[in-house]
Amino acid sequence: MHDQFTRDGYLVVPGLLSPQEAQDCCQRYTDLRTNGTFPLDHKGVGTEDADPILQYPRMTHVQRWDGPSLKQLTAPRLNQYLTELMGQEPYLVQGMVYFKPPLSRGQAMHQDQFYLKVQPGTCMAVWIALERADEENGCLRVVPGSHKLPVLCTEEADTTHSFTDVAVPVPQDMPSVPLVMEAGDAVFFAGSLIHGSPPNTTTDRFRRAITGHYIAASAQQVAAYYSPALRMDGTQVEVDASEGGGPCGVWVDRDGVPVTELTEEGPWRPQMQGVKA
Ligand SMILES: O=C(O)CCC(=O)C(=O)O
Repeated sequence: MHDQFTRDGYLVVPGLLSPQEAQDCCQRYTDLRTNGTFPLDHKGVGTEDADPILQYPRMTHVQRWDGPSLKQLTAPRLNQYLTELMGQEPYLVQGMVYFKPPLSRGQAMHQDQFYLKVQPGTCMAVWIALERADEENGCLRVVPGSHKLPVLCTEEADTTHSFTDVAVPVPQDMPSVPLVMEAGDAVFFAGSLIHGSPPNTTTDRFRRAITGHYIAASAQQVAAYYSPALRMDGTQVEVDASEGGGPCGVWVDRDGVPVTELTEEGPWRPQMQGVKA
């Protein structure tokens, strides 16, 4: 499994949760969502009155206020994969629940490390499908091998398709692939892997998922929004806040091949930095 992760930057694990566990989890989050609001609910940007996300905003930092979410995101079966793939102890820094109701927008292609700014090293994510995710309801798409790129300078996203307003440019010769997943399937992916999801084009199917973002125990800094970090036993650990800015990668043509070069002048978008992934 390590070889595939090293080559592609992600690893799909079918059946990390049983279909019943995924269904129970999906129902529980849907009940929570329809019965209340929570700290750090996130509706995204460019949201108009008819946007379905208004009824079903993402829940962010669920690990801070929901015991079952904390338990889920620090469970031994996740810890085992994370420890193996990261090569060391993981710390949980964010848990999020996506509802992605019918006809709602997706999330433009991005790199999580743009937001988390882990130093040294990078972050790691797990994304768990709570129901079937396919191309019609806007499954995750990833660019295999892109985890080896630096954090790229961002450009403005098309907010008619994305609830976030930053996107990374992806050259044509680096196509993204859809990750079609069944309820309970999970994907672990590295912090610089380019990923995102298109809109949910169905009129009758949600695409619910829970994600966790982690840093390695050796990390010394993470963007302030992600503190406190939690060990996998739930105890808090202090990690310093990382600074914004810094160089980012731009695509240049070298003998007809797109390659990245670092620039200090990249169009970082400070209003979004360190806020959410
Ligand atoms: O679920 C999605 O559509 C996007 C998820 C994502 O980009 C993330 O968890 O970092």
